[in-house]
Amino acid sequence: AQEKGMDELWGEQTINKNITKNTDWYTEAKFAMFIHWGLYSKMAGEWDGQHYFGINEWIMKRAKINTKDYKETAKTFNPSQFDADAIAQLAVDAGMKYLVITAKHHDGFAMFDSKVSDFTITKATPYKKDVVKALQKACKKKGLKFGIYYSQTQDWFEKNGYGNNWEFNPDEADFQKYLTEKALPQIKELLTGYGEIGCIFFDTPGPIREEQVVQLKEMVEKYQPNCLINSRIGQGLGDFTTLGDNEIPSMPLDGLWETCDTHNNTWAYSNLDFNWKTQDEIIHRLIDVVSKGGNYLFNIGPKADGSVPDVSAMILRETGHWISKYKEAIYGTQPLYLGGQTQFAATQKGNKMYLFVKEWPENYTLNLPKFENKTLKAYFMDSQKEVNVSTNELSTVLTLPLMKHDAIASVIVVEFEGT
Ligand code: FHN
Repeated sequence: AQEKGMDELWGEQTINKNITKNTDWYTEAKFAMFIHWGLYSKMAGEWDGQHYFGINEWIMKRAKINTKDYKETAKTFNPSQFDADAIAQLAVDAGMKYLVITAKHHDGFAMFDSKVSDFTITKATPYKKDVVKALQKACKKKGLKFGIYYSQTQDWFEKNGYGNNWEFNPDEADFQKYLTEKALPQIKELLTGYGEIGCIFFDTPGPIREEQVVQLKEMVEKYQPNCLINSRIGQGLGDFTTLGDNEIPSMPLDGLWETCDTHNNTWAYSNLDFNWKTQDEIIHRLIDVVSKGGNYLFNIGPKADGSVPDVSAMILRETGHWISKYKEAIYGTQPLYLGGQTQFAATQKGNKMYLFVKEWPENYTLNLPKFENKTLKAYFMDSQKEVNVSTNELSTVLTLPLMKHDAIASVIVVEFEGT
């Protein structure tokens, strides 16, 4: 359904590695909530009696909905069940440390009170309230860093924005005009009226020119010098890499980076998709990302009424329950690469290695590389029950009990002499 391959839309993935901004909170965070929520949530995979399986936030483009009809849907967008505190609390319960909300997605609809457009939740809907503001306040209250998603290139509502070729003629589009009159002023509004913005998630840089990327970057840094910018700003000018959607690298990566992942197969809510990742899958993917040095930005798609789908929320709470037992092994850790196997993965902090055993070895023995520092002891993190650790010429050998210790992933702490 999409005309361009995502690789072409994502553009340059490199980043500026000489960051002078404060990055500590970002490297410590590891797990975060992404929220795709907008008018498209109302369509929920259906338009004009047709079903659109797959990513629902693209329904305007996929169903070639004209701007007039699309705007009409705003008249009945009334998310009476939206509760910013409850969503922020869900993020906290899930063990997440920051939250990124779609302030404006490709459909051009602002979920905040923008003065430079009428196509906003405050002016075009009966709800009239600024949900970005509500979430920002809720995050502040709950100690979460706050981030915004802003689609800087694609704006299907504007004839000068990029991407709407079913209603407008792309050859007549003046992209710089759109940038100057809508994108930059809206980004300024977000940077100046919503407290501290920890990070900004730009998307699909596509054909944007370098001087335009510089304009965006300068705008962000003028108002929020410490705001971290993702690589999808384009032209290698971001501070952290956002990998491809749902992509986990096979090896650790340099610099700051993030995997963004969907809970099912769409970012925005769809009535047609119940393919939820289980708590085990989410935890295994989190471990995979963190052991390679990245952050895991996990998406939820609230419904049009503002509520989070029950199953999605329940799975996230269970995920958080597991994480709460093993916090020390996750937050603020460094990656530790033990080869490309899927059976286990590790992180490290100080003189400790945290080993996540996802699949129990058939012979109850784990052969790890031989480490330079002497091992002092090994034990299961939750019960403190000792695990036998020995070294031979080639390996560090852990002898495990017969039974799995934790059904999702058993966490073993190995302590070393020195760091
Ligand atoms: O086109 C968007 C998509 O709808 C979604 O927002 C994702 C999230 O990373 N970004 C784009 C595709 O990569």
